[in-house]
Amino acid sequence: MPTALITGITGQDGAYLSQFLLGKGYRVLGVLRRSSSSDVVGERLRWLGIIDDVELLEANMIDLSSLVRVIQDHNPDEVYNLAAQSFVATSWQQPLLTASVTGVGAVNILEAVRISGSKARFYQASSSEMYGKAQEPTQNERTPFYPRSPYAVAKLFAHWTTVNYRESFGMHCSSGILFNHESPLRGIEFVTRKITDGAARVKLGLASTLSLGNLDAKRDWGHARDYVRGMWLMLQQETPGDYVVASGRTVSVRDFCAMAFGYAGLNWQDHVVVAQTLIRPAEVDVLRGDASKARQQLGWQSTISLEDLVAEMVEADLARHRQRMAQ
Ligand code: NAP
Ligand code: F7E
Repeated sequence: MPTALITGITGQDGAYLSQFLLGKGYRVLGVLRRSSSSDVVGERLRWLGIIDDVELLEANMIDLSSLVRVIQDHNPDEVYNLAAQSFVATSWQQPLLTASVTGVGAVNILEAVRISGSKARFYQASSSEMYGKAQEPTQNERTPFYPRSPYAVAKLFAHWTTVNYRESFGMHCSSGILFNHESPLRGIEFVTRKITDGAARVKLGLASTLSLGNLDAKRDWGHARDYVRGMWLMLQQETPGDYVVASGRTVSVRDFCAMAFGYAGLNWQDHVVVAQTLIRPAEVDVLRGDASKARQQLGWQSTISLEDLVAEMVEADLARHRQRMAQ
């Protein structure tokens, strides 16, 4: 039975990746940071019904010694580094924390693997945000980067460190440049989930308006369940590398509103208002990924349509609110 260690196991991707790896017969270990709310932190793993099937180990991305201990004690075959301060808007408010966790945190876990003499294969959660002010209309592994937020700068540092450890030490390090991927387990502060939750609230009479920022921003959105399969496929390759993972379908925030409110039988224009306070200091206007390399070399492709993703998210938020109302 292979052993996988996931940092960020309590996040959206960590939960779906755990479910995927358990299905493949892995022993799944996850890094849990100390919190006074540890009973609710595992909510996503509980939602998927797998909290008792994974082993949670106390460590923190900014505490190298805790990561060394985890690697030495458990000697995983694969390490997936998903932990991050991942919310772009917060990265302007907490740039140093973001640099520490999202940037230096990746070096810490790479160092933990190296110091331990582990032969583990390593996955780094890189991001399409690194393309930022996109230099080409469609982005692939050769497109130059132009980060537009402290988050993206930190991710770029982590990305190049991953490449450097592969080239310097011959470590099996791969980096997945993942475009936006969503699900019912997406954090509520991200725009897709904010919209599906907002549509559900309006539908159930719990709210009448939803405040958003830039409706013109365009993203290449896919489903997290598809994207975690791409992470695993990268670590099954003999040779490590970097791969773009994307659906190739780009729509605006405005279009996403129309889809989500429309699914709930509502007209988004009757409810969405723009709040200037939600406009970011620097914006990533439009992203569109070219996942040809992942398709050709990994046999990966997106299987869940945007329409099905929106439907699943709205249904899940309606169910959550109905359950709360019944209590
Ligand atoms: P997420 O839901 O925000 O999860 C982040 C995870 O990191 C959580 O488990 C969180 O733990 C953990 N974490 C934060 N600070 C930590 C620390 N100091 N020590 C240990 N753990 C810490 O993110 P996600 O959407 O699943 O994304 C997974 C990764 O992919 C992230 O690195 C993200 O930046 C990257 N990424 C995401 C997307 C996307 O569209 N979702 C696209 C490209 C790249 P708590 O539960 O305790 O907060
Ligand atoms: O914003 C606009 C906002 O916060 C998407 C993270 O997973 O994906 C995510 O980063 C767009 C932006 O995601 C609101 O200005 C408008 O243009 O959902 P988001 P993100 O910034 O693209 C990448 C790939 C990651 O790596 C990150 O970790 O939507 N937008 N109005 C809004 N965004 C939010 N959050 N809230 C609004 O009210």
